[in-house]
Amino acid sequence: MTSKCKKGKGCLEDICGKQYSLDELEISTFEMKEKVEKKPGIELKNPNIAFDKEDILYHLALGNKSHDLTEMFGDVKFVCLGGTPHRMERFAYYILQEIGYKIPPGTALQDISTHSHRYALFKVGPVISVSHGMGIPSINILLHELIKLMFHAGVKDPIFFRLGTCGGLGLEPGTVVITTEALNGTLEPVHTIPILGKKVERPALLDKNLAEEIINLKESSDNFNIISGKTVCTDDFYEGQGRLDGAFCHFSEEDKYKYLNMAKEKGVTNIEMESLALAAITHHVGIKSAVICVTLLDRLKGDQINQTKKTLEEWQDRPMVIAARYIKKYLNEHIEVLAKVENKSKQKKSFPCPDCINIQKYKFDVREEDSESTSSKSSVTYKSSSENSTSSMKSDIGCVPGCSIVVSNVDYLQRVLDESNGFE
Ligand code: R2B
Ligand code: URA
Repeated sequence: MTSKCKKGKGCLEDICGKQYSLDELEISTFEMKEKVEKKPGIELKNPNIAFDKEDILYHLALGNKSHDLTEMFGDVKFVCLGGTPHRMERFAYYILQEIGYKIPPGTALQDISTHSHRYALFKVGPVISVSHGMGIPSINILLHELIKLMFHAGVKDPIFFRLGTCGGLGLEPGTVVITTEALNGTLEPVHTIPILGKKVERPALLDKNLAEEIINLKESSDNFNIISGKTVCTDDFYEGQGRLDGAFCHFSEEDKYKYLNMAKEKGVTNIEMESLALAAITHHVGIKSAVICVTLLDRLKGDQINQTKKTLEEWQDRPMVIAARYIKKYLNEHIEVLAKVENKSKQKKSFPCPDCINIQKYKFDVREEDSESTSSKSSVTYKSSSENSTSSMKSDIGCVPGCSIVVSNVDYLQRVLDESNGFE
């Protein structure tokens, strides 16, 4: 990820336009701004919900009157949903590391929905990581509230990912499957919900381009396969998925394989329990979404999941790795990062940009403070004056005033200042 140098790395004003990587910047926090024009935002298809009317997101323990949802969530771009609180907390820390987001030392990520005791929700910069529980009813409730959250926060075009597990059909366990189409148990891409005594049918459509972009993120060094295919979504893990090992079973092994083989012939690669609702609901409100699942077993070989805990954990990280790749790529291409350097004395690796210093209308008097200072000594005092202000600052590692950047190498700073001959 790169950031424009703004009056030196980490500064907030756009002056020289140089690019530096976030790793180099060692920033402590950053803000993100979409570079591209935003498309029209989420339109809730509900006249009963409005900004100025109280709306309690009960299962998230949030509300538009009790919380400043724009302040808290206005910068969200990705909403990543997965089954368990534990897994989604793991994902939150993983994405934190992957996008170079920093939280103050000694602090931890907070489950923002902890008081609901229902779902666990973490926020890392532009990414929400939230648990959805098991099955369509659970993800349904969550999706209603997440979509309303996006609406109240003013988020225009979020992307939703489900990162989960599934059973595969004729695939090596541990394979990552990107869903092209979500099907119900009768193999139709339709989500049926009884509403006011009537069956309402909604098309369960996922964003085809997004699925394709994700599959293209496959890397030759990956030690697992990534494929795409149709996903059957059921309301039950046992009978609904044709398992013979439930508390009861009223079909034969032959019936089971007939159904699974027929599904496979129609392009079904995997079976899980939430994709249908995710596809139908996000499509209904015009949000892009994708489903990335890892297969825990081959259903054409058995029903029981008998891998070790370690193997299961390793496999469950795979959808997260792929989602993180997408997120990083997206942020790189679409987001301008405004670095904010908060604790100057802790910044070691950043160097001022000579161009910026040239632009500055400051006069510098740089000298080393310590008589024992060596080339690697990092303590300098500098004075500066501008047309309307004069300041004298001592900094552990110093640069220009207003340029929040810091240097750890006095020699380097001196050289830069010497080379930039003649500040006024
Ligand atoms: C995958 O795994 C869960 C069942 O074990 C369910 O949430 C799903 O879709
Ligand atoms: N999750 C499911 O829903 N089915 C499986 O077979 C495995 C995980």
